[in-house]
Amino acid sequence: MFKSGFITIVGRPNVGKSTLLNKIMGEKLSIVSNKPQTTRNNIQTILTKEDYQMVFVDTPGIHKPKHKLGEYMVNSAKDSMKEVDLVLFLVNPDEEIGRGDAFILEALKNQKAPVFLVLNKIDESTQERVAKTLQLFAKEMDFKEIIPISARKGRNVDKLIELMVGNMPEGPKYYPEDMITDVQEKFVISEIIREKALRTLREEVPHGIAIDIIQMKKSDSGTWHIEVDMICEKDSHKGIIIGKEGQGLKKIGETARYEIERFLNAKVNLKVWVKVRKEWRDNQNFLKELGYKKIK
Ligand SMILES: Nc1nc2c(ncn2[C@@H]2O[C@H](COP(=O)(O)OP(=O)(O)OP(=O)(O)O)[C@@H](O)[C@H]2O)c(=O)[nH]1
Ligand SMILES: [Mg+2]
Repeated sequence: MFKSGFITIVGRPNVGKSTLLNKIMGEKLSIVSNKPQTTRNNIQTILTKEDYQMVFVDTPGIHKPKHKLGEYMVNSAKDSMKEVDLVLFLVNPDEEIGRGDAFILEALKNQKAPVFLVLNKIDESTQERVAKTLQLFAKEMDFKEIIPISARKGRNVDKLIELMVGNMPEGPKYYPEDMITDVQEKFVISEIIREKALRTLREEVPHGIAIDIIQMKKSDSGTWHIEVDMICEKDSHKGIIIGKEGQGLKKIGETARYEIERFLNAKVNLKVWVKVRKEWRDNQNFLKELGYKKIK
């Protein structure tokens, strides 16, 4: 019997959703940073084995939106719960249930798919705290399974996969077995650049960054020529991105190029132009142009 199904991973920003997804896939497909609100779109990845196929949806962290981009992100995450076979609710060890998690719990209570409570980052916590957090959440609703893990260290991730497979219904192979994600090459490339910016820059700047690929072509020698606009919200941010004598931008460009070369398996010539576009995160049309639109 072949089993298959859709699984969405939801949780507050920064709890480790993308890290878990990458660990399950054994490959980096979703960008990760230590800053909240890293993921902006629902990203589907497909894990196919001999007797099952699981399609995962990595979602943006659910938070109180402050602009249209934030609204889009939160709606994407919430929409993802509607038609799936299983929901993974990711939380971190804590003393109490915060407002963010309480808000997500309310949404979870109203949907019909079974929910696993997945307590992530146990590697940086104590047994007592882990036990306490599990107790706190267990009182809130009826979880199908409760499992503590470390996505970073890979602890209990195999066990989690086993439990997920156990909860998949009989079903078809939705995607060909060699397909691992539904996103386009261009999307991956712009996400790689955004990740390097997130990792390089100070707190207030990176959240206002978008990447727009304006050119991507392959020369006869096999080198890819990629030109992108890095859009930020303020002139002062532009200065910070570029950095002293251009060092900041150089670092972002070099680390991104290295990773894009590995992704495309070819030489890459990357040009990044920094542009200012005030309040783009509230500009509906521009958000659409950038691809932040309803996917389905
Ligand atoms: N110690 C520890 N850190 C972790 C673990 N999993 C993730 N992290 C770290 O937590 C931070 C956030 O990870 P992400 O995977 O980007 O979190 P996310 O939930 O996808 O965040 P958003 O996309 O912003 O909603 C990164 O610095 C990760 O390295 C874990 O198991 N243990
Ligand atoms: Mg993420």
